[in-house]
Amino acid sequence: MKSSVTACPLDCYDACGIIYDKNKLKPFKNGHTNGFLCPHLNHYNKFDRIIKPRYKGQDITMQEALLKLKELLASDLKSGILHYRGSGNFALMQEVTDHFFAKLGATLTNGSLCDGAGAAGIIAGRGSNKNMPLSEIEKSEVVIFWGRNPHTTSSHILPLIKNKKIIVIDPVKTKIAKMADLHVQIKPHTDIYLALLLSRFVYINDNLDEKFIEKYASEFEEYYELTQGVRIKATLENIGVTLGDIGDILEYIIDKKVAIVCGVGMQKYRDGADVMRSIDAFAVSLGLFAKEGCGVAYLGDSKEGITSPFETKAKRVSKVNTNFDEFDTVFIQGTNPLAQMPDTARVQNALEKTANIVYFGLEENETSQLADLVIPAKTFLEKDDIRTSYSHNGLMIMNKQVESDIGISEYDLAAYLCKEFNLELRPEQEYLQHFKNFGVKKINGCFEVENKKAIPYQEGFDTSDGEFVFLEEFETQQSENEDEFNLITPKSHTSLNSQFNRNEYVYINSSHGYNDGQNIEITSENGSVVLEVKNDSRLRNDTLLIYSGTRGVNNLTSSKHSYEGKNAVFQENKVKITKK
Ligand SMILES: Nc1nc2c(c(=O)[nH]1)N[C@H]1C(S)=C(S)[C@@H](COP(=O)(O)OP(=O)(O)OC[C@H]3O[C@@H](n4cnc5c(=O)[nH]c(N)nc54)[C@H](O)[C@@H]3O)O[C@H]1N2
Ligand SMILES: Nc1nc2c(c(=O)[nH]1)N[C@H]1C(S)=C(S)[C@@H](COP(=O)(O)OP(=O)(O)OC[C@H]3O[C@@H](n4cnc5c(=O)[nH]c(N)nc54)[C@H](O)[C@@H]3O)O[C@H]1N2
Ligand code: SF4
Ligand SMILES: [Mo]
Repeated sequence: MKSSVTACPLDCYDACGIIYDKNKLKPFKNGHTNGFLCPHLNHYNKFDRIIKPRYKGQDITMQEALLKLKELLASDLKSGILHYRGSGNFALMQEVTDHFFAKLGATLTNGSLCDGAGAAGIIAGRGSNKNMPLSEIEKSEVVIFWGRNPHTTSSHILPLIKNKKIIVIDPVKTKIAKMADLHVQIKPHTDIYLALLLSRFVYINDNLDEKFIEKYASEFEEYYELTQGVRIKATLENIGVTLGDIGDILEYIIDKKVAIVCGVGMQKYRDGADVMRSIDAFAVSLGLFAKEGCGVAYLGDSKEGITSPFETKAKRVSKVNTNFDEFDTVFIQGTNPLAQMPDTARVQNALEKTANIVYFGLEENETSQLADLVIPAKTFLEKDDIRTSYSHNGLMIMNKQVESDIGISEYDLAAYLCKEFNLELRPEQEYLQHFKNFGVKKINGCFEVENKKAIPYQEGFDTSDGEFVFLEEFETQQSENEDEFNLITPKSHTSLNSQFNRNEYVYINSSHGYNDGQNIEITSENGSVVLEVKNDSRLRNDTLLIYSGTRGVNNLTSSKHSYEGKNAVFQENKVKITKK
């Protein structure tokens, strides 16, 4: 048996190191995992998984399932095959199926359900998306959590920020907001105004980092003019921020090491790229780049510093508004589109018209229920893999821990198909070694991606002239009608999107007079859902909250794309309460 060391495979900032010991999952004591895991991994063995393959509702053997799959893929025109893969397992070998499908001539996807808008904004400003890692956040004096909910989505940051000043910008009074030195309970989708005003006040108060600006952001004067387009009093009143808040934020951060730790919360909108870029510009005004303990952290590019050994050049369609019914066979891996894509009615309609749906995953959900052919996957304990993180620089080896008769690994599935279709595939260990070669052992014992810098942009930004590119215009938000709410759909503590224990409520401020336990119907221009009410004093009056993973939440969301970044816009639609 190999070393007992592995890592959590889930789509999560923390990418925790795990020790497998006598059937138990234990956290690494050292390193950022800090001796604790989270509810998902602490109860990993308790969750049901799919045991047997099935076709049209009948259990079949794995051998029969593979033959069936081969038959489906052989009988199609290759242009009629779509490979739709999500990141239910975030490890690097998961992409091996992309290699098979690309070589076969099938269609793959692009775009994002997650962080694409924010990433596009970062790239537009800085020329690349290089993240501030956890190890640098640890060195800061002040942390601003901007649209990030660390207690739920990235709890391993918490031990690192003890004794720091904390500022939270979030429409919800989250746990971190309750603990913070300052909580700005901003109206959803108005962060761009706050960011523009912060940059403006940095200038007015003479707090600009002149040296940095001169060298790396010489267009700041023009940007300042853009910020002057925001009417101060009316805007602040509308977005729920006071001049005092702005003064306090600046007082806390001037001349300090500041980490602005952003999540996906404030970019789930059509102009999400601009929101993120305006936050970056605020950091630029203070010269927060290229210095120890300073910077902007976001959901970084987990593949930064790594190249893929897989050949995945293919025709691609968007993940956001995919027309499944334009394909004869759709192979769905590591994702639950029927719950997690926007505009569920559209997705359902398209999938129902698709001739053959194959679901390759770990557990039953809306998508597996609709699929014709269901192929169970192996868990991360039953296969070799390796992963990176979108929050730290670690390269985490995931050694297989147990043998199991259930399921098939992504590599073995791809190897079977490549062999049957005469396509090239190298041995599994060669690919694993390819990824390992990007790692280097650091003095502290951590294995990290060698080319991922702790402090990026020390020689300027990655734009053509090394300078930051500021926004030149921005979209003015329409204010909602009296009977409309902003819908926010953040992550739940008990589920990982639609995996594990899914939430089932709609949360509302008690000022609206609904009773706990009462069912209400919520409607948007895309559809409606009936959910049980929970009164919640953490919310603003103008906001309804339904967690990601709640059944029906995406009946309400739109499958439009963000203007930049080809991202889903889960919080663009306003909603109404239509039936009590
Ligand atoms: N427990 C758990 N952990 C997870 C996940 C999970 O489902 N469950 N999912 C994983 C995945 S896929 C991802 S992408 C990450 C995401 O993790 P986070 O980046 O933390 O994302 P969210 O929870 O969607 O949103 C974060 C915060 O943004 C706030 N927010 C919403 N709208 C706005 C707004 O307009 N402005 C501002 N300023 N804030 C806003 C929400 O109230 C929430 O507190 O988490 C990962 N980790
Ligand atoms: N309303 C709303 N919708 C959202 C979001 C939101 O905040 N609000 N968040 C969006 C975001 S950020 C994301 S990232 C997406 C996530 O959406 P999805 O990618 O659909 O994520 P999950 O719902 O966690 O489904 C992951 C699936 O992966 C499968 N799986 C797990 N491990 C393995 C494995 O090793 N092999 C294989 N083959 N399968 C495996 C599981 O069975 C599970 O069905 O949802 C998006 N949808
Ligand atoms: S915090 Fe994230 S990476 Fe760590 S065990 Fe939980 S889901 Fe896995
Ligand atoms: Mo995500």
